[in-house]
Amino acid sequence: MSILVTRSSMPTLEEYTEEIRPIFESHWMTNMGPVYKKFQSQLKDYLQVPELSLFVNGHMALEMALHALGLRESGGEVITTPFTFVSTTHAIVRNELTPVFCDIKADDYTIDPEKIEELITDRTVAIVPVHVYGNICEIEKIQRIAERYKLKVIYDAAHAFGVTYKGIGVGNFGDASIFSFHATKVFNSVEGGAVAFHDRHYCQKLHELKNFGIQDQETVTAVGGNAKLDEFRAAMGICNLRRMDVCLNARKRIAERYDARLGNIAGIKILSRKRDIAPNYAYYPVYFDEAVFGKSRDDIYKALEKEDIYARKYFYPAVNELECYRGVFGSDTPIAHKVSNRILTLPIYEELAMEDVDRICSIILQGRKN
Ligand code: T4K
Repeated sequence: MSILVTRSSMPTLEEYTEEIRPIFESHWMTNMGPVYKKFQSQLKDYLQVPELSLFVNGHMALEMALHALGLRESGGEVITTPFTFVSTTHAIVRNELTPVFCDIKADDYTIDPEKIEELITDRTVAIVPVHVYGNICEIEKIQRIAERYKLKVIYDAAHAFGVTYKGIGVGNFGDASIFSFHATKVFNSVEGGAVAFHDRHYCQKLHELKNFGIQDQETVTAVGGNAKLDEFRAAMGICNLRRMDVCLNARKRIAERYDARLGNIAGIKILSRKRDIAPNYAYYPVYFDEAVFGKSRDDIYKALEKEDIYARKYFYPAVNELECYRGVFGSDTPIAHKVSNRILTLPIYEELAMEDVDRICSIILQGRKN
């Protein structure tokens, strides 16, 4: 059987059937019903955040979070990272804002706070950093810059479900954070997402935006869209939330095995785990320095593919090098470019067998220089 970069965690069919039974009894399938409310409340506790609004996916959560903060009307500039999934930039551009790409740090691939200030102009309205691979951005430094220049900060925490920083749920930082519960994520509700935030006023605005701007049956106050999470997905989320400990433990064991096999090899860089961060093992990125290791990222990608193993080049090309953005917005981000050309995310998921992890490592290490 092929080994793919991930494989969705799922409950048993019986468990899911039990969870959706009330939907079949009530015929209430969407529009913020009882299962949605139960899921929302459980997630709020799990993520340790003051407020949470659920969405049909992480992308719409980000797009509408930017809108709800009033940024769309500004038509301003938003400083962000090019080393991310394209959704981050699309959400900015679809709000008629201009992305300004800031380079990343070479150690954890998050936005480099030392390079943010030089990109600020009188049109800058916000910063959208990404906790890429679940690595937490330099929150304190970013916050200080935001306060100095009166900018909003919206974290793309799509990869950081359940991660804590200094014991605090990652959704507590900035003006808002968005999560993704896509099937490929460490936690899923099939498709799904959320915005976490502090300000209660923001609740109503997000609610309106995801539900056509409807206040009540006769009042529509905003030009909203439709980005509601339905009851069946909420039920899947409730089932998967019960399994989070099992899922995280399995991923942790796999990550530790990769660490042991790949951690001390010249020319290979794995993620260094920071003391203040409780990780979620969402991705296992490996950086290949061809000059030292003797093989490039693309060589390894192909060698694995030959054995029916499909690692992924998350995130290649960098967003500012994608066809729809190349040459449109500035792209002086050499570190993002370099990392994007050298990084490979290895398979990691709950059911991945340890023998397969060993086989993946052996294929990687075959024929290296040292
Ligand atoms: N911000 C960031 C930083 C993000 O990474 C993402 C999404 C978002 C925002 C937006 O959040 P969402 O709107 O998606 O909630 C995937 C995902 O579609 C996407 O959610 C994710 N990031 C991105 C990094 O990866 P693809 O095109 O690589 O997925 P795909 O279909 O190739 O699947 C990858 C592997 O996952 C498959 O080889 C097997 C496994 N898989 C996939 C599906 C669809 C399953 O096991 N079950 C499944 O149902 O984009």
